[in-house]
Amino acid sequence: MSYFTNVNKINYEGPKSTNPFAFKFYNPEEKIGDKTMEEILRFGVAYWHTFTEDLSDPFGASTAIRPWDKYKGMDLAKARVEAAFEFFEKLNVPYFCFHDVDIAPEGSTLKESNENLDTIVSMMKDYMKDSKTKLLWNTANNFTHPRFVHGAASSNNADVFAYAAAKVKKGLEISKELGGENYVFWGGREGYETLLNTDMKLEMDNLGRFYHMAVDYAQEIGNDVQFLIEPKPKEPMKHLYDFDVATGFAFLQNYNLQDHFKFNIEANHATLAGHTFEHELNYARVNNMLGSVDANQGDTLLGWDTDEFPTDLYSTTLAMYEIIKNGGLGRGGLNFDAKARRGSFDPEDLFHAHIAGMDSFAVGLRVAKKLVDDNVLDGIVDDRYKSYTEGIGLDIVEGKTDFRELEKHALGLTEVKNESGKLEHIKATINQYLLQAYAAD
Ligand code: XUL
Ligand code: CO
Repeated sequence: MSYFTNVNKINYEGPKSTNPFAFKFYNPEEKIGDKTMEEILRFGVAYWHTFTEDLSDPFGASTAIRPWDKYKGMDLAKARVEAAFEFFEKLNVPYFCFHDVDIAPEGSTLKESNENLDTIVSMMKDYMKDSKTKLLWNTANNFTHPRFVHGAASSNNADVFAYAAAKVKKGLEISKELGGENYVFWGGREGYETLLNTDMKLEMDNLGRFYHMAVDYAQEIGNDVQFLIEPKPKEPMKHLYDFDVATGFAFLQNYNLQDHFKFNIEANHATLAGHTFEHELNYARVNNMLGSVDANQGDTLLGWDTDEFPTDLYSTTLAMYEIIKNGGLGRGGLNFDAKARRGSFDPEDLFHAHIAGMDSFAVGLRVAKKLVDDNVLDGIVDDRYKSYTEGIGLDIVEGKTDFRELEKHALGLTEVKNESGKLEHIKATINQYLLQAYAAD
């Protein structure tokens, strides 16, 4: 049974190709430095947006045409697995990601839900034997069901804490079974609606306890998965505890969890927090906490989590710059936590959307690598901070001075001279790199 009869395997055809079902820039085998594009970019397909998303929005019904939707219940779940592995193979993508409820329907009891999961996981395991596509990460959906109305690990209700724990326990077992590289926590309901009825200290302490129990259980079952926290400032709750990387990092240090976690950084969550994507990547990188990426983009005119496929080359370039400076993503990858627009409802649009995203990151990679190799931004930054490489500046960074000596230095200055930051020149240079990266192709 084929679900994407109109689409064959997507191949690289180069920048001049007009074939809508071909990569123009993503050439999996092309070497960028000593690794291939495929090895560096480690693209992943998000199961929820690609196989379960119906493209409804708060004002309108679903529009998505999905050939597997003729099935119901467990038959639908099985059809989605078939469709997924056909899609992965045709797109030639190395990874995928899922929530528990994306792959199998919840039963009327937790036991039944777990049995449904077991059936689908064993089916996936069979498919994975003949597929190159591996599990980048899985996670528990502890936010959709009404039981999570007041939170999951941060719920006021201890039974809900236990239920959430049971789902993560199962998720860690599944991760071991399928050889998942990472396990993600995105706390959609881990936050509050109002402080008027909230014990924030207890909720955060409980969230810390929950993460510790997850780490302990993974160790106990011999699953050496990389744990990731995915920050988001708000939506669906008014305030989320893993607000952004800086807040999440402080939280992890506060609860002595910093050695067990890294961050999964989502572009649209960064912008919701009032940051750029590259700010979040940079903050994580310089603290050795950059783990993985949810690749998408938001819309400044809308202001909610629109989860658009990434097509902004300026943003993919600056993101890839951070990733290269990080020495790559290690066990992480670029997961397209992105959905086709409501008007792009055909099954083929799922290919167009992923091709657009993969090509955009491939361009970003090529341009960023050239920026790194040519020492463009490092050169600018080194020059800008050169005052700390000698004299009083060197004393400051080496901890060899104090307020008395600094006052003496300041009193001795006749004039304080600053140099231009040359921002417009820098931006124009990046534009040059963007436009010239494919000039010879
Ligand atoms: C929600 C979001 C999630 C996480 C996984 O904004 O990004 O899909 O990536 O739960
Ligand atoms: Co995400």
